[in-house]
Amino acid sequence: MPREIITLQLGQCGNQIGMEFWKQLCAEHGISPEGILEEYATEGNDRKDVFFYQADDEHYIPRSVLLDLEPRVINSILKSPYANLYNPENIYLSKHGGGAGNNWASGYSQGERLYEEVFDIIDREADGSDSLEGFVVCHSIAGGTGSGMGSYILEKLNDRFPKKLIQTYSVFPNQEEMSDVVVQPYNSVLTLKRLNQNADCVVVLDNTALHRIACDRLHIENPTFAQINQLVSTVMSVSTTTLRYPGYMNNDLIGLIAPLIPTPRLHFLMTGYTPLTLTDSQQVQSVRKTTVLDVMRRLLQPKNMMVSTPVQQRQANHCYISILNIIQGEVDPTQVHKSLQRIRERRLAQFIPWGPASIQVALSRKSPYIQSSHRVSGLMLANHTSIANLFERTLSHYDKLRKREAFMDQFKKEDIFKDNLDEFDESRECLQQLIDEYKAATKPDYITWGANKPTTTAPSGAS
Ligand SMILES: Nc1nc2c(ncn2[C@@H]2O[C@H](COP(=O)(O)OP(=O)(O)OP(=O)(O)O)[C@@H](O)[C@H]2O)c(=O)[nH]1
Ligand SMILES: [Mg+2]
Repeated sequence: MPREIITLQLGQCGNQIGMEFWKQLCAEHGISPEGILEEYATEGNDRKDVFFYQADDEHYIPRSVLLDLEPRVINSILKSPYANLYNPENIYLSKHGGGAGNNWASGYSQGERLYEEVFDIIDREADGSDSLEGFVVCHSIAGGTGSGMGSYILEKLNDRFPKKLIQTYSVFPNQEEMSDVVVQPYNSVLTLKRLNQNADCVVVLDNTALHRIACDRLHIENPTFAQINQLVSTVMSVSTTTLRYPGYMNNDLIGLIAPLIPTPRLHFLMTGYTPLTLTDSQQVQSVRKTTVLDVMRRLLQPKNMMVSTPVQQRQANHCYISILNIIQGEVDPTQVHKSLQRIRERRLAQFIPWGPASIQVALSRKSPYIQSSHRVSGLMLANHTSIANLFERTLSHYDKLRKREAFMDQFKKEDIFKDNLDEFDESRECLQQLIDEYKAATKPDYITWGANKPTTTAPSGAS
């Protein structure tokens, strides 16, 4: 029985990374841009129905909903070779087309107003699956639509589908570049409250780190979003590979998430991938020898992490809460065992002191239709307490703006801030608590710290 997953793509970023994800999935499963199964795609031991369903004429349609408050990105998808892939009823563009102007509050209010229309689509999609496992939300936390409307939708998904898992791929803004979006820190903090309270699992995609990886590791001078999104789509497709090419473990979302998230609130995951290549580039010369040990060792190197946080600095005893390595390629299981032993002997990974934790490995099949120049490749999904550094940086940017009451007027125009700014204060408090909890998780007495704290929403399916 498939456990279906519905993808919601919100705003510019959400739709752009969503688009890359579906391109990759189509290629892996031998589905043409029009949704037709290619003649060569005869292997048939993959599971397409988790992410696609079939129309009456058998062509494949993504279980995906595309939402934006401005038409540009969705229109470009509709002009691409993939225009006919999506169910046109699942594409929602707001009538006025003006976007949310990088304003979380505007996105949130518009989400409220469009609730009926948007949830008609989502409900129909949910009714169309036999055994829906959950939702995957793609968005950025820094603009207006993906962050604000995304926040509203996360709250409502939780209300309406309390038993379903909610996973997000959340893009964090590049904090090194001067951004034209000055209110990014406001938008981020307000969105993080919902990611904290209404999502079961957040895969953090940090534009700062993705940018650095594209520059340093792939030697691209000024990486474009298209190039960065290739990294993102690799993460998204590999992290769903055990669902699409099931083996005897990790073949549903809860099976993937539960071991990674032992305590409900600490559900923000980092990722790493090796070896990195871009399909359209001249990177062929960088082919290296890849063994399971090489791959697993590289995955533990901070420079391969797609989150900009100094994992290496062992400061404040930051440590891993959990690690799952999804390894693909020609792998002999005994090599896995040996590699794990080697990593343990050399103490290459520091784990939490309050519970058993180790590197878990999922050996995954992969698409027979895509050739790779590497024998072995790996994706790491890691729950590491140093993610708190990223949140602290966000909070300090937020505090600076907030102290000056900068750009408050555009927020006060919307209902949620009309009477007071409590929502800001609550969101800040919520993020501070999360930071505190990650820090507490570095200490042996974390378990009792957890017991004394009021619990917020527990993950729906994870218990
Ligand atoms: N990685 C990546 N980041 C993106 C992409 N597009 C936008 N971003 C980032 O997303 C943030 C801006 O959010 P957008 O997605 O453009 O905004 P939106 O959700 O469409 O909201 P409004 O346009 O304000 O209504 C900035 O931090 C951008 O750097 C993309 O294709 N890939
Ligand atoms: Mg936009």
